[in-house]
Amino acid sequence: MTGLIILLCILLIFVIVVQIGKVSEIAGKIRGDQEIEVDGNRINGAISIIFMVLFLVGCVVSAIYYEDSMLGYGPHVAASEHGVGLDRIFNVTLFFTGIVFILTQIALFYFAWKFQGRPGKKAMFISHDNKLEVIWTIIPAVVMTFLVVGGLDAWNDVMADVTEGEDYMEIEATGQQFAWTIRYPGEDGLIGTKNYTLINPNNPLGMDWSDEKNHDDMVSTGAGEIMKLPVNKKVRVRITSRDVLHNFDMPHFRIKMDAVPGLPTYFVFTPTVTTEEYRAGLGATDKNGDPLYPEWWEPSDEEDPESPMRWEAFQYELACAELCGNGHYSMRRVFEIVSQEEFDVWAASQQSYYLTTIRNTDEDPFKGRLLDVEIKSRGKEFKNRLETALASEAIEDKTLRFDYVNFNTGSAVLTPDSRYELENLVAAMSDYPNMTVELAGHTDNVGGADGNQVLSQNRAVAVMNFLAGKGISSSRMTAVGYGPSVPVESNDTEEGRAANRRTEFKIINQ
Ligand SMILES: [Cu+2]
Repeated sequence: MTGLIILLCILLIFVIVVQIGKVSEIAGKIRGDQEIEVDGNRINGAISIIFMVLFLVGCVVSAIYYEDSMLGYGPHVAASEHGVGLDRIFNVTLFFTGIVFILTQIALFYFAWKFQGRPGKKAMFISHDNKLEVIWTIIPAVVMTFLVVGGLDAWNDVMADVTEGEDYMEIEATGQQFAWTIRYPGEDGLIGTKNYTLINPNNPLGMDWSDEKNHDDMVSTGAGEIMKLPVNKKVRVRITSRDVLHNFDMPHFRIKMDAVPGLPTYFVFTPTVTTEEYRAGLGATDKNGDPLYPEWWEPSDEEDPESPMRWEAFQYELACAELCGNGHYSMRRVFEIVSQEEFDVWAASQQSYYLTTIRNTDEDPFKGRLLDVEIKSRGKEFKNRLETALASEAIEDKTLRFDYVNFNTGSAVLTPDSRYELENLVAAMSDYPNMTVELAGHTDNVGGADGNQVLSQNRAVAVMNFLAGKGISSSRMTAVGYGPSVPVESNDTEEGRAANRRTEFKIINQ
């Protein structure tokens, strides 16, 4: 119904316009064409001046009105090192082009009014004027040189790559329809190699698992996952694409770079404002306590008046600034800029994609072999457990299980990989020279009680011999075989029996 009324209105307006045209045509015939033309020129000239005034006032008023919403103004300071320079060159350019814009608009409409057609007036033609040519060549040339040199300077600053030996961290962003996959290098600080031919559902980036640099890499595909970066640390983003052209856009940091299939691009930036600091800027108040930017003092969720204020809920975002398809909008990712300490804690809690998803599957070229990264992470885990045990007052916390010490079936011969965990204990015994331990062997209840007793004793002794071989004094340790007498689980299930077959050490003195 509304549509029909709008259509009728348009039709009516059209009819009216046609009728007015007809009326003025008839009036022209009555009064004479020339008089009509002079009248028309006068009206058009006046309209030009009115339009010019409204247009220029509109430009200025809207710029002032929306100032706080524009990047580089109000609360939207550049949150990166290079962003400050970029904003400066933008403002310098705006200043000069703004002057030219206003002057040319005034000249355009003023001339249209001033030199409107009047009876007896003729246009003057200037075929050539050296002075004029010189003036309007030199002025733009000087201004352009100034802008181009300043712009080039800013460009070189923005696009500078990292140099050898510089302290920076590298991450990778891969665009695809419709998500950004973010990869962090893990503890080694190096991003592993990848190859598109290796892409499969388990390996969305085509990472080459035979490259050990890939083993600790963290891969985040979930759009809801918040990524973190440390403040004041140079970050190099390696930007790639899996399918079509995307664009890596982080407006608050003044970053915008195409993600091109088959051609890695990069962007180097140093975040200088933490998320918390940026929020504080948006929620700033004047000395009377009134918000400087009231539009940020509204509930972040329109439906829920109790939700945090918009400034409190603010997040830096990564968008795709290329119209890459109909799900383009959903490529949004959130990045938080935090202190180095907070970042370290977060990074340590992230899991390696290889270890969680690929390790010991058929795709793993290292299946069945212990990796350096695992030895390291087990070492860290051992240290944490030991420190907890040492700090605890409770006697039951003083007993720790060796999770990775194993024996050949039915014998007291240590498997080769057992040495890594035992070496962790060797290191701990040197770190804590007063520590004495009891090494305890336990079995399940399968087989004869006597046999189990002897086996557990032999296994405890095997562990003790290993430690002694590494230079730990035998006065600091005892070896005890408990056989099946101290089960931790029921011996009725396979899992329970597996849990009961174990080697432990108990801290006697520390
Ligand atoms: Cu895209």
